[in-house]
Amino acid sequence: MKHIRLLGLVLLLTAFLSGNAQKELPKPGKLQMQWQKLETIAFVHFSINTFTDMEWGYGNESPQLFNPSDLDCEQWVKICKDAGMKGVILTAKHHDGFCLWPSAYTEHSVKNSPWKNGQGDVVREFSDACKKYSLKMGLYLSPWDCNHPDYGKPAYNQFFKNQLTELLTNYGEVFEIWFDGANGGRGYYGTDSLHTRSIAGDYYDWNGFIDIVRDLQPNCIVHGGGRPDIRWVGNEEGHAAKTHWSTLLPNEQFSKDKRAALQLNESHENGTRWLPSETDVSVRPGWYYHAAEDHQVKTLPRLMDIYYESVGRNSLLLLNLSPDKRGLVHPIDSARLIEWKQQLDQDFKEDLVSSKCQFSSNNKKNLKNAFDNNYDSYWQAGEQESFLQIDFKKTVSMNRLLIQEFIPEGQRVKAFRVDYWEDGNWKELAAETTIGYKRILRFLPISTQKIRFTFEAALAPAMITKVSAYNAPILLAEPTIQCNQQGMVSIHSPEKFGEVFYTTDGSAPSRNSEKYTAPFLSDGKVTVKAIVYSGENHGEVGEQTFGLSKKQWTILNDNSGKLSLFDGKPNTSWISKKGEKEVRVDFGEEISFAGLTYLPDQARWSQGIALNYKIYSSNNGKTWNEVTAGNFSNIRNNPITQSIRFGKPVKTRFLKFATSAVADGQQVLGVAELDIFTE
Ligand code: FUL
Repeated sequence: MKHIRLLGLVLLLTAFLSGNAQKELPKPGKLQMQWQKLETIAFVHFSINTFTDMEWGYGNESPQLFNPSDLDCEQWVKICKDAGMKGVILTAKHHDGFCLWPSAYTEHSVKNSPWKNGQGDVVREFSDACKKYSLKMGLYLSPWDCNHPDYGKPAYNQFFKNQLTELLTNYGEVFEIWFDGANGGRGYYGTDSLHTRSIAGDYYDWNGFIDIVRDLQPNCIVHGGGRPDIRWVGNEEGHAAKTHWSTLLPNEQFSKDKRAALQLNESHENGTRWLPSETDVSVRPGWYYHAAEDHQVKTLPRLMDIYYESVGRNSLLLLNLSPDKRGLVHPIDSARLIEWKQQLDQDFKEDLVSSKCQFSSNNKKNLKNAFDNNYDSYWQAGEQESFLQIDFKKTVSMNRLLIQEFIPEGQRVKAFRVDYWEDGNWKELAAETTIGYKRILRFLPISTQKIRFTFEAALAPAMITKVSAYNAPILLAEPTIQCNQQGMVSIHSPEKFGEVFYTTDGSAPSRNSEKYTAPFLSDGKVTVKAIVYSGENHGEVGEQTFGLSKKQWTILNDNSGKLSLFDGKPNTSWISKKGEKEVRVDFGEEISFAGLTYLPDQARWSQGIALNYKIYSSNNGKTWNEVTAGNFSNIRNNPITQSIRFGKPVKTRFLKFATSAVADGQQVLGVAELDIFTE
């Protein structure tokens, strides 16, 4: 006993004398460390929703609907492999409760579907495909189950444990299990009506669930739930905040003044748990396949942004694929993923930092460790303001810098600066905050001979394991096209350089088309196509079709005078008066239309996201007739354009769009854009 105490004292003293007496930092476990190094993994959302065209099913869908004609899990997995992914996670059961494997504990599964006469098992085929292509296999098991009669009652916990046990026993090694936090909305729950079952915060037996995971799959990472190993990044748009910690405070210590999702997006510098983030985002607007979204597969520039804003900001990217009714990934999606991989390969083709460079620092010890290719060897900054300098020995052009911290000893850097050498002086290139496992900076190309990183503030001396520089090819993004209420069309190129050309007659734009210089008037229906050129290099074509002229449209209950909901700009919103939760529109004349689209407020601190809707028509703006009503699925996490199609076209001069349930219990309706469609 005495010896142990003495040893403790000696260790403490040694730590103090070596200047390392700082507070113990949270550190990743072995599994978390292995997981982080995967960098990009894939999601596959495929289930009964694929056949009902829904995002959240109700649980009352007949298993007879599940009947893929050409299901081929190898096709999904091969695409993921070719796209450079290291693992792939399948939705074995989503919120509607339908199981892709023949679970012994429910009838709501593939065993009662016509697919393979009820003899099939998608999880088995998926697991075999992952083995064949040497990809790690993960599974998504939704705790919310709209089909199960016991959901909301204590008995359901045992049912969930049984299903978890089946999945973790019968299909080989599972590298990640995904527990989704979604809950609410209407479900069937084995009764004949749709209703909401709410659950208390401590409803699920998380300790029991996690014990099963640890016992059956000791190498499995847990996403979500009550005892997670990793955290959600706080949005489904594909971006981590620039300041991005892998450490998090316990839930009860979250700041009351900032939305929880935003805190997950940045996390806490003084976090006490190591809980790195996973950025989940779909290649399409929705998670499931919808034919209507075939033209909305994310563009290459958007996918590149997603990579740089997730992997490049100390997060891990979980990119979703949505196989279609055939059970195959659509060719648009697979081609886009491969293009994305090729572009990534191009961007990181040649590391300009090589043994031909000269490295210097005010702390020379182990300097070369910051420039070798071994993650486990690092250079440690001696004091605050320590620097790492690279002399390329010739002028080089670059537009990317990559830097990595050695995180097994915790995430340390709070602030760093990058300067480059120009005309005999140091010039600031970037002033940044966190680094973490990997940080990639993108900037307009510079030509220089020297680069210098300065570590300005850190929780403990910075440990840098890698610094690289690249000159990525310029990728011209597709322009955005907007039309305001007056019918003025404007085209915006996200690049600072490049020329924009456009057409309004449906033909493909090229260098020979009209050159865009200023907004132009278009009254009524028009399709605008535009493209950005830089020399011979060009981006993808942007396209927008605008419907009826909105010149005469007004809002009856507009209290601000601002008509932002018809301005064609997704980033401006109209917010109702408190308590009103509706918008009443006067079209100025009777019009006939087949449905409408609602784009919720897009702001980070969004206001008035409607969870459900009721739509009314009127011919005097006073007495209203209900046209249709319903719920929006997953709109809180994924606030994309929602389309509401009426049973039959509606003829009306006045329209009311109302909600009785708003996200976060807010008492206003927020609308970024409201539009109608005629066919
Ligand atoms: C969300 C779910 O509600 C979505 O449907 C989807 O599965 C996504 C990955 O997580 O919270």
